[in-house]
Amino acid sequence: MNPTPITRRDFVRATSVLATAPLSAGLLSTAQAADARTPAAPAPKQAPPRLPKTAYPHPLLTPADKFEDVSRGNPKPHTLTGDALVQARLTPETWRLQITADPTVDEIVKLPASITRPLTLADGTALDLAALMELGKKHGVKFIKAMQCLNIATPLGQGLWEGVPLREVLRLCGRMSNVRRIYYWGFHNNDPKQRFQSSLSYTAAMETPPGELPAFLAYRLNGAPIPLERGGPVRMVIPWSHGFKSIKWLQQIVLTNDFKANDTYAIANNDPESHLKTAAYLDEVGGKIPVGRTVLVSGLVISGWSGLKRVEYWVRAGSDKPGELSEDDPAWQSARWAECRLDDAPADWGHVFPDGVSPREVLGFDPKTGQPATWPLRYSMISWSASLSGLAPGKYEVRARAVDLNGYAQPEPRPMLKTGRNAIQVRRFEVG
Ligand SMILES: Nc1nc2c(c(=O)[nH]1)N[C@H]1C(S)=C(S)[C@@H](COP(=O)(O)O)O[C@H]1N2
Ligand SMILES: [Mo]
Repeated sequence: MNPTPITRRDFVRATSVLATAPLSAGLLSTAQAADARTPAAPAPKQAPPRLPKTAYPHPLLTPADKFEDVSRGNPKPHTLTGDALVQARLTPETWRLQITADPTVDEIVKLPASITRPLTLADGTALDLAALMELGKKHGVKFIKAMQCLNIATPLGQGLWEGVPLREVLRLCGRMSNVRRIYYWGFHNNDPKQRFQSSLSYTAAMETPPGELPAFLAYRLNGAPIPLERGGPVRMVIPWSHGFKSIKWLQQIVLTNDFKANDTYAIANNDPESHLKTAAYLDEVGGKIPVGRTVLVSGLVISGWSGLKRVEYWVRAGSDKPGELSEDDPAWQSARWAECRLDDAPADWGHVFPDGVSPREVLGFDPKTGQPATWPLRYSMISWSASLSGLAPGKYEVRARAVDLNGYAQPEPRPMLKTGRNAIQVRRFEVG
């Protein structure tokens, strides 16, 4: 479906229809309009929009304990307490990061990776939290990232993460030779088979193109130490990626001359180099809505790798047997998509950020003006909404999709499920 980018003309057609015609006729395709019911009496005075269950607008920063959790392992590291936590080196005092070189060679990888200053527990050189935070005084970065799983249909949360770019940490290891990839993992449990690991190319770790954001080792979330549940004391954060590269409870980095991704996520047929998708997500639109009441449709949108131009919605009369529209259903071809409102950037970031954080020091903001360089910020999510009024009694379906900066409407340009879920969500409601 939607094999070609939607054109500006299509878009103007959809939105001008919205502006000039009543919803019940204007937004539905001809076939649907024929079956759409017209109100018998003049519409009653408009009631205020009803709020969906998920409160709109969504707060820009998700409190650390309100993130959805995606953690493998049995037991999960964040269930450890007391001495077990100390043994696992998951307290701020006991946390250590080892960085070593992988000696492996084979028929293809003929030369082993090497570094002149490995950081190891054995010789007492492993990095501790105090040293990492000291590096942060000079090289520290802060930014807002939407955490989203490649495999889950709703975003997990959004945080202001703070830490040190990976490249600054790798510079502690002296001269590197034959390093093509950075492997890394965190504490899991004592069963090596359950280890959750990920990787980056050398380039992705060491270089940052203009406007892009660096991979970094985070030790603060929303102005406080990262709680154990969110992967503290130290978590890798990969801005451009889905959650699986943002390894929690980080403890080991291995520099290797292997050129292959070793990501745990590659095992289940996922693309281990997939990037965060631009995608719209729909809040619930509760059940039955009285005639004449404005229906507020809302949700979240992630500005992913390809940026965000706008969010669109499509309302159609619902069938009595609600089912998903199949990808080749002709209804997609005649769908009338209309533009949604995107929430503006807050006028005062002081209300959003924790005390002492100025937008001027957050990546993605103009350091002079303190205004976001793009809106939404790259790899962040914001709320969107649309008000539907004048709907005749009946059953409806509403869908939403994001259009990226290249003009591609979701689920393009990467409809492959295993590069990140990107299905167009649908909610059903009834007016009457
Ligand atoms: N050590 C470790 N890190 C991990 C995982 C894990 O199971 N173990 N899950 C990953 C996946 S698949 C996702 S989507 C994110 C979820 O982050 P959250 O639990 O903070 O929301 O963490 C990633 N980091
Ligand atoms: Mo995930």
